[in-house]
Amino acid sequence: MKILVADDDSVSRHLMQRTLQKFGYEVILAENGREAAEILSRSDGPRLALIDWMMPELDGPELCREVRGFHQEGEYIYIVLLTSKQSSEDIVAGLEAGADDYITKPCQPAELRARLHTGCRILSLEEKLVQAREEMRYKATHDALTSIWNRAAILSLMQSELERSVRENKSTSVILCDIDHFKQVNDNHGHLVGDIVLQEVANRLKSIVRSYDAVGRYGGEEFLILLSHCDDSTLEARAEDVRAAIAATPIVAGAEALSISVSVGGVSCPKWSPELPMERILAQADVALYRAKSEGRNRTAVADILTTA
Ligand code: GH3
Ligand code: MG
Ligand code: MG
Repeated sequence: MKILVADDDSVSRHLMQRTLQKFGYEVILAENGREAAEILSRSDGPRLALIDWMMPELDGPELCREVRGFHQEGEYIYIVLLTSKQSSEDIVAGLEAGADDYITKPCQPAELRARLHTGCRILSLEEKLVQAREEMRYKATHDALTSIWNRAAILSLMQSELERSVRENKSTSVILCDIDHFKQVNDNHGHLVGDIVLQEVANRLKSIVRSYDAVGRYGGEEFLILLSHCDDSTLEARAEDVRAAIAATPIVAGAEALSISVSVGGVSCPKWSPELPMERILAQADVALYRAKSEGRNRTAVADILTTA
């Protein structure tokens, strides 16, 4: 575990370094509050800090306030203030500035060790909480079978993308893509094979789009693709890329190699405004998709440009 020791007094700094190294910490030293703040602001900086109260530039409480300010979103930093101040008001002021604990000088090694252990315990609890929150966030926004965006997430991304396209004065295009005769895949090969096909189609779609495009599972075997900064002059080619990515090579599921195809419907919105609800855009893409289906499947259709003007 890394620990920052900030102390302007070189003798105490190095004594503390030796003690903490004996405890097994990897010690990083700072000579003043400003240097300490800079080290703690690094993304790979230490998350445990032992800070002297009295320091030039930024003192301990000022440093605490600064760290709490810039670290509201990032990983938590556990701060122990090192102080010769014993008065209750001083201690309250230090804790209110954002310190988690304090220890009075001269400190007993056993007490120091125990208090830092407490800090490590809190940090490890916090790490588990953050991890659990991230897992929940992932599950709430991703489809469990294919790991692409789920319906709610891709629709919310679509709204944000449209709003961004207005600010940037760019077009956004939307593609709906539906697997052809997918029911037969299930009927003839079983649901598990059907699931493998869905996963592989999702993987291929993800790999065909650019990093700033988004792919989501819109329904059972239907996918929604958002193409940012894509106007109607390139939409047709992009839709064709999507179609070809699926039809080009069979999908291998267990012992079988299945020829799978998708039908693709696209629409582009060059000048989106809030008067054009997402539902209308999706309905228009759906009309195009329906046309691709009725014209024989494994093909693409692009709807007329959608504007409110
Ligand atoms: P079309 O070419 O007209 O799109 O025909 P289709 O058979 O693909 O369309 P239909 O809507 O009749 O059937 C879709 C099938 O997709 C029915 C449903 O059981 C299956 N399906 C939906 N979600 C899943 C899933 O998560 N796993 C599997 N294996 N099948 C699914
Ligand atoms: Mg289908
Ligand atoms: Mg369908």
